[in-house]
Amino acid sequence: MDQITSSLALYHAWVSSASRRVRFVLEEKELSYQGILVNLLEFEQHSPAYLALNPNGFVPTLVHDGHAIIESSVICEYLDEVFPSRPLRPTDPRDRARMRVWAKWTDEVVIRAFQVANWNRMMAPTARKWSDEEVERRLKAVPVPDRRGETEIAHAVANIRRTLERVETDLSREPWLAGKTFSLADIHLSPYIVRIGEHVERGIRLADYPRCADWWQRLTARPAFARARIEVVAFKE
Ligand SMILES: N[C@@H](CCC(=O)N[C@@H](CS)C(=O)NCC(=O)O)C(=O)O
Repeated sequence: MDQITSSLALYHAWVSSASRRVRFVLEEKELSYQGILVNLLEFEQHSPAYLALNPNGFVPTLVHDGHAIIESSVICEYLDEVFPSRPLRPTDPRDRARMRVWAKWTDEVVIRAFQVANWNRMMAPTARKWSDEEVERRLKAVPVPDRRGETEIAHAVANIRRTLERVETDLSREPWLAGKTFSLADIHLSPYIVRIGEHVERGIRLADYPRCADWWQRLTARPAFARARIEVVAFKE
């Protein structure tokens, strides 16, 4: 991993959904920052140097003037608080509360659903090369070991469907997830919608959720979305 050379640095991975949220915020706010790539497949996120910044062993971590801020949704609010121009939090307290409910839902339900649904697909090709001792050693180093197990996949997929239904309901009332303006609520969910295509074989298609599909078109047309490099990634099976 590179050294920090800027007052605003983001430890991240290109394909990490949580990292994508923060990159989206940085680009919406047109903040310049130093990106430091963390190689997840080399487990750099579990190295002592990285754990000293982020004891959970996850990307992203933002370092602002030497202080580490962790948890993507917390980082996004932090950035909006510290850099108030181009605001991304609704001004109306009720809309702001709705924005936080979406943050909570994506943090507590959606992230986990994607981790469970994709764990085998993402890690299996690498893990297959390891000996039993190596697997044992790697698992011991995981600070938050809660996301494996085929039996949980059906539950995870049901939660992805439930999320799309909630988007559909909210958008039947207002153009964006937390009201009349684009906000962190839309940003929080966006990296997961980009990955919906990974679940086509499970019968999940964005086209079946027309308001969500329209919202997605409006969101992906934002120039910051392209700059944040939130692209579809093809996993090698
Ligand atoms: N709640 C954390 C979750 C972050 C997270 O799940 N990061 C994943 C990449 S999207 C990660 O670092 N995985 C590494 C690992 O599982 O060892 C956040 O929102 O920042």
